[in-house]
Amino acid sequence: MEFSIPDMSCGGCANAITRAVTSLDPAAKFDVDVLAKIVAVTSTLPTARIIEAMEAAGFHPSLKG
Ligand SMILES: [Cu+2]
Repeated sequence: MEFSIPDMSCGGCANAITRAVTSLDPAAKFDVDVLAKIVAVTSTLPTARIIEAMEAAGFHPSLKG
């Protein structure tokens, strides 16, 4: 699933986001595009849990497509 995260502005943000999701699913995989502000996540977690984790880390993701 792919998330648009407008407030992800640098690699530090990207790390915070991936760490937040990894804490819930250590097997999660990420494809991060900081310039496009998109994070693709491969995980068995429900979408809502992933969004919650990102929001708890201080970001505001929206599901793409
Ligand atoms: Cu940043």
